[in-house]
Amino acid sequence: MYLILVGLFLIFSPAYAESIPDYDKPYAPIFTDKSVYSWTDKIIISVMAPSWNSNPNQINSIGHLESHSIKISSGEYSLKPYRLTETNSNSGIFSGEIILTGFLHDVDGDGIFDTNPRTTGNGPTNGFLQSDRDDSISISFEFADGVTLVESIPVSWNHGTIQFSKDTFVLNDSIQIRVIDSDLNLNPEMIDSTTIEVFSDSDVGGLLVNAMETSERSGDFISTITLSADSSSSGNRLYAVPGDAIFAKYDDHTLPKPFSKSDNQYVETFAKIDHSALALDRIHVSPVFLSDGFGNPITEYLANIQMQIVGSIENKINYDQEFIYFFQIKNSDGIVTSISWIQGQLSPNQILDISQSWVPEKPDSYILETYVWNSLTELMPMSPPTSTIIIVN
Ligand SMILES: [Ca+2]
Ligand SMILES: [Ca+2]
Ligand SMILES: [Ca+2]
Ligand SMILES: [Ca+2]
Repeated sequence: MYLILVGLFLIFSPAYAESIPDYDKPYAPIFTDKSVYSWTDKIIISVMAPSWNSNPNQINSIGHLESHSIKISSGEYSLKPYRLTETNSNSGIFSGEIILTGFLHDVDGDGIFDTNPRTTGNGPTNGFLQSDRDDSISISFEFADGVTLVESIPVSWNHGTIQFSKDTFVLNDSIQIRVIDSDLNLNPEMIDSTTIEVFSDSDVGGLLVNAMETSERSGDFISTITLSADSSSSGNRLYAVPGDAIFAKYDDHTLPKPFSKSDNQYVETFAKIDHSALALDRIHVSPVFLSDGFGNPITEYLANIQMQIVGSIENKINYDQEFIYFFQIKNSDGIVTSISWIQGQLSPNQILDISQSWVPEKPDSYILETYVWNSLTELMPMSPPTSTIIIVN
């Protein structure tokens, strides 16, 4: 029994010598968790090296020995030796991480540097490495005597993007604004923040709001604002009225080539603020009646005598509204004999009397139709049309 156990040990333990890979075949034992990094991200590294699992009952390490070291380097800086540790006692996979620290740079244009560049650490998770805007991080491992495996991954700055959560909002919506720029993930182990400018047609001064990173390494920043048509802009509340466009922009100070490192560029987006009331309910039209020149209602209508068509419209919402009140009169053959319109603006809840003169050419049975639209170009109905029969003797 004892001899058999010894025999098994002898078969399995020399793995160190037997599992050297075939270098003529594609072989990439060094892995990173992303294929490209931003300048201040974290790089999680794993190396498949079963031959370095020298004890199946113990967590082993690689890279810390001068003779078979791991070196992690950017263009100008490097960490060596850097130790990686086995993911469990018998995995043969060794892992660790480093944090890129970038270079001295002001990412928000306030004149103050926002980075803390440093190169220090010996693994497996305490490494910091300075990196440039367009850099390449190489990880090399002297895997066996005279045999070094290398993996390189690029580092670059990115164009940021900004967007509203919808194209159109109403006043009581909660509005999300999202900036995606992984260059602003300045600390991959903490939630970072950035500043967004928001403004509206009615308040071009607007607000500066804070956007928080959605997780430690996301580079994805969200701010939530509300709107008010009654109070001035303050905190995360923006003054805007229906019909406004609202805007959000941020200033990207981390632009990829061909921009220079000191360039900056605004990235901007917009959304529309619509009325919360249905369009058709925004203006109320009273039935029309006919009057004489003094405004007294008349009940008998005669050809060739001037009359006044009298109506009124009421703004049913709390905001100024443009309107066009359109009259159309058709004779009994369905032919339009008169068209006129009144164009204007209603202040909040205003009731406006409208009067238009009309001289019927001949006795007939006429139909008077009214329409209320927001504008002659858009022709969005603001009220249901009306139709009245007028018999002229
Ligand atoms: Ca082990
Ligand atoms: Ca700054
Ligand atoms: Ca972060
Ligand atoms: Ca950027």
